[in-house]
Amino acid sequence: MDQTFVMVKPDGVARGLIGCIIMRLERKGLRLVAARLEKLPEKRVMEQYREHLDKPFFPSLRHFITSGPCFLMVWEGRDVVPVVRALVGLTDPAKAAPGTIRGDLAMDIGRNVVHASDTPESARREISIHFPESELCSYQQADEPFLYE
Ligand code: IDP
Ligand code: MG
Repeated sequence: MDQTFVMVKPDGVARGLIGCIIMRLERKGLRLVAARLEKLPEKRVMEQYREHLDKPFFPSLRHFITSGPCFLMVWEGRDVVPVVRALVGLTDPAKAAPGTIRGDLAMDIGRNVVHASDTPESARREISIHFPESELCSYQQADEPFLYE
């Protein structure tokens, strides 16, 4: 099964949206294999967002991501990376479609509630930044025969 890294950002945690976001991913049929509530050290924020280090918004992004706890997760499922990106919606919540997490739950590109890996390669990289192998749980879901043909 494919894996992806998903993170409820400090705005989502402060607004009490962790449960709502987990519920949406669980209901889809995805499997949670790791989770941790944590205030991220700057070093791991720089690693996670390395492609954005030179962007004008990076200083405010770094400041915001380290301003409070994040809820870090690894989710598993078939084609989970594009599936979760579709559930999350476009980066700018004003443009994100209704029904998506950002479309339904956020207003501003700098407060868009959730991060999700954009490719399988970045998913592998981001998972390894935040989770040692030993924290990834392997288990069966009872509904698996009804999720996949
Ligand atoms: P993504 O989160 O949808 O993958 P990216 O382009 O990878 O979007 O940007 C990472 C994060 O940086 C966004 O989720 C958002 O919080 C922030 N960001 C991106 N572009 C802007 C911007 O133009 N202004 C402010 N923040 C931005
Ligand atoms: Mg991105």
